[in-house]
Amino acid sequence: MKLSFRWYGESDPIPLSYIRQIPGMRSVVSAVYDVKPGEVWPEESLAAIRRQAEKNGLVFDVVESVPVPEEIKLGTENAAALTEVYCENIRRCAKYGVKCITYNFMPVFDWTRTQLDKAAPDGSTSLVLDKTQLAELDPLQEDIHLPGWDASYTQDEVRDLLAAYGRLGQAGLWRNLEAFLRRVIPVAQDCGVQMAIHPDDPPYPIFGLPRIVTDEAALDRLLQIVDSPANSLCLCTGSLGCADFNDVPALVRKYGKMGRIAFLHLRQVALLPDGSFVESGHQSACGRMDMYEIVRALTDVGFDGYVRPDHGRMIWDETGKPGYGLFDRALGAAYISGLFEACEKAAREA
Ligand SMILES: [Mn+2]
Repeated sequence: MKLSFRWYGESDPIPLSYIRQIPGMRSVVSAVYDVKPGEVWPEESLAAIRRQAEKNGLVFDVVESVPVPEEIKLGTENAAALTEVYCENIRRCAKYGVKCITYNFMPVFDWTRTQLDKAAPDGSTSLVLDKTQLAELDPLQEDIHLPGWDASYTQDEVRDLLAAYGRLGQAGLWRNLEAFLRRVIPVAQDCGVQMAIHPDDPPYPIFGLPRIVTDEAALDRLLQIVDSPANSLCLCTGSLGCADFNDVPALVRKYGKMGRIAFLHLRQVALLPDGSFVESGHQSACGRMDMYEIVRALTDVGFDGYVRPDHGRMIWDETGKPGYGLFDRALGAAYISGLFEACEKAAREA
């Protein structure tokens, strides 16, 4: 297991000099953030991230993410040309030492939450998705601004995109993902990069937008489109685990055994009876997922990919990017390292 930590570059309030002090920390997960989706990343920007990581005793070998432009997901006439740009970005990342690139195929919005600072009884705050709050929102009828949504879209643009994806539907989105993978995966394979798709978060349709990377059947289908380790998963336990139809430890065991997990986001969620969920502390006791079973499944197959703690709570009065504070993610990293140490030792002694 290669322990990693997400870093948002120079604007991240958490410096690499802090990240390196987390015990066992190895890799920086970052990206070029000042270039729009669909444009080529300057080599100098990649070189700068690598330089900064190395200066701090860390390795820059995971990119999260190279965003997939909406036009590729929608399959417009520009999709093929934009896919060539995407391939060029893979080659450039590889040139600067990147071994794993995470991306997702979610229409319009990445993760969806209704509140970013929901207070728990212990005074910590975290991200939540409240089904009642969500049901009251209708982006076709009103101006809504959910936290975390891309503010670069106007409300009219959002409505147009929702309509376009409504016409495309799940079958169309699968078709476009398939075309994307068939072009991109051979390029990644040639330059020694594993593409790691992040599941949809949450793994069900929101506002009528199709969502396709959601469950075991979908993951099976996806991996078969191009049957190569270069076409792998970024298995996010929190994204898959916020729906009760996903048995996350079983999924980790299955895809770990197949050698198709390149990267894991390890975090916990607590599910509420109505399907709402709260992002909680990493430990098994804090939510629905047995983290020990997840790590056992990985060590049983000798997993050697990348792992990072995912969204943490805000604790100890820390302020900053919701989900991406230092303290709770560092606790998560230490907990994950402890589980791996125990499971690896037990496996050696068995
Ligand atoms: Mn994730």
